[in-house]
Amino acid sequence: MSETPVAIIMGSQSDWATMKHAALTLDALGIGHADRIVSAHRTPDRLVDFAKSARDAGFKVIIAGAGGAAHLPGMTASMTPLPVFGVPVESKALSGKDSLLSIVQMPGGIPVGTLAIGKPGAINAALLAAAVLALGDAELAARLDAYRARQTDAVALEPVDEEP
Ligand code: RP5
Repeated sequence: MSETPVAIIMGSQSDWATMKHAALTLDALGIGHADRIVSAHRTPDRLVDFAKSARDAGFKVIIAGAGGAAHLPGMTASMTPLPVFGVPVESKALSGKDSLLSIVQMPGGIPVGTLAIGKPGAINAALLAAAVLALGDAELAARLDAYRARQTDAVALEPVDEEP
């Protein structure tokens, strides 16, 4: 497997607070990733260069996070055959509903796998990327199984009172 099979791209520096949770999840699974700011509307040439060269660069999966009028995942998917997972970043004006609808409503023909708004979506995008990569990597599959087992083991049977 390539040393950096996952590319995490985001439309703005302001998206990193969300998208770093994808990075941290990949780190926990020992999956290499490249993290880049690529804006569909502020750096369109960077987007074209990235998307058209992503497969030859060795990436296997792309995680794309953006907020508001979130063109980035769909535009990326239009220029690469790699699987693209879109993370709707929570926007100030519309709490990420705009991001979600922008990303999820792709016309038939160019798919973007759309995750939940915000941090949960970023984490799950990384876990989906891991699941895709694990199809061809038995060691990663074992690490992913162990990650899920740890998560299961961390759930107590009975609730306790928490500090208010
Ligand atoms: C989008 O606009 C970005 O993905 C970001 O979520 C949103 C706001 O960007 P900034 O104004 O914070 O740079 O392109």
